[in-house]
Amino acid sequence: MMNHALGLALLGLAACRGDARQEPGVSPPAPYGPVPSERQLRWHDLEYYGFVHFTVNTFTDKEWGEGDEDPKIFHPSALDARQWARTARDAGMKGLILTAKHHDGFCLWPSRYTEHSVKNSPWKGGEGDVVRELADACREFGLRMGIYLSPWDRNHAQYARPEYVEYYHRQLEELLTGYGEIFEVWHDGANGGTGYYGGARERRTIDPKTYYRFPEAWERVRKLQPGAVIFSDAGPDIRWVGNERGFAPDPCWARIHPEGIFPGVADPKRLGRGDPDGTVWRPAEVDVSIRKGWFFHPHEHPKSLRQLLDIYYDSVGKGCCLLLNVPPDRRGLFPEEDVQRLLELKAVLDDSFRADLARGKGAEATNVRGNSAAFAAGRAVDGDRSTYWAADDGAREAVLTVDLGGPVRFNRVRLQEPIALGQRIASFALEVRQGEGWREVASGRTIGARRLLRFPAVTSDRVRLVIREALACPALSTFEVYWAAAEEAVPPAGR
Ligand code: FUL
Repeated sequence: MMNHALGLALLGLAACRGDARQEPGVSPPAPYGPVPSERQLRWHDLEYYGFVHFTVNTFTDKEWGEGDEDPKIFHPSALDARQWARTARDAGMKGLILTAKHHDGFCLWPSRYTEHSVKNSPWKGGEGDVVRELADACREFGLRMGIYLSPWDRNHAQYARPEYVEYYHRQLEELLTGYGEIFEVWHDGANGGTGYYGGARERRTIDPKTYYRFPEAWERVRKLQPGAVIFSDAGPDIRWVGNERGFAPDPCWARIHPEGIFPGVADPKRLGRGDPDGTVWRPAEVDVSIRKGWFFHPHEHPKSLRQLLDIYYDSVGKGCCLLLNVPPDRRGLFPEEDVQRLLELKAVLDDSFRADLARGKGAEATNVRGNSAAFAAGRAVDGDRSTYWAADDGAREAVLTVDLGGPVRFNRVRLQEPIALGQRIASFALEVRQGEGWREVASGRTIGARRLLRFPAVTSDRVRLVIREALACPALSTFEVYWAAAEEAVPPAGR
């Protein structure tokens, strides 16, 4: 099957140039609203990747270090970044983002701009570099590598003054030039005030809208790592979903009005929903930890498989990417119980999406663009994400029905819009044929890059997507139907 990102990129081209398969005179729908950039298209395709929160906090049992921690306390006994990368790969993650520096200011790499780093820790006699080890491990296991560099720094004496911003920009440059390809640069929005600040131990406030000179930093990111997406509350590529509990709301538009949103300054509800008439494509990333805290604490345990499945469907299943944090313990390893939970999740998801029951089946729609075979309903079930069904320009509603070729048992549906043309569908229902009538089994507002629908198992010979509202003529590239058997056996809650 064609690589999804490539497919979408080609689809974008096809939309501009006209698809060779289309009949003469029937042109593809015009893009609606802002559309994703190439790098955003590639990012959408990642779906699921990991976060690694690791620093002095791992050893002090804190979530936010004060900035006065002695580098000597950073002393993992068996750090193995290959174990992190192997686990991530086996778990189906596509990359790992490391807290190169958290709010406490301790650097996991030997930055040439500070002494507050691994070079003054006993780990590897001060010769170690966690960023390097993870970059190498990611390369070995076919993962992408991302960097979290906290703007807030409770260690730095010059924090809140212009000198610190220089330091922050220089460190970013160090990380973007010394470790190979970076797929995501992650700016958190926390600016809590008090800190050690080189011994001053006081409260320092900054204006998060201007202090860090982000536009300048992002220009450097573009130059040094043109393929990297930049995350913050406000993007510019990827926005925060507005909560750390692991879910996107419905609707969750990939578009938003950027006015009034800055890194660290945003209305979380608006970030979650996005805006149906938003003027920029800035999709949401869902960040959440497998445990209660972001850092390892000996008394905490991973979330249950059921909770992780819910998170998956509420993030990946709502068109976002899932950034799932797994905190290494004091040995410098992902704890065994977390590893096991991640593999359980992978096994259930693999089972759930193994065989698409709609693939190649008969399909029809109440409206086919120009009655052209190039945009026929069958394009949504051909297993090729670069092709799509589309309706005529004037259509704002439509029904797309799949004939499953006889009674079939199923409980999951996977939908995708061809987002290279923008996001169009605003309200839909999924119905199954029961006897002479139709029964609704799921409904929702947005689809966008991806929508996964979960519903109690049904047996039916026909399933249909009822598009109740679209902002432009609707189009759909994927309509897949699954029987998720293994998930039926997962207990409802508990650890
Ligand atoms: C927040 C931080 O304050 C948390 O410690 C954590 O790193 C989370 C991912 O981002 O802004």
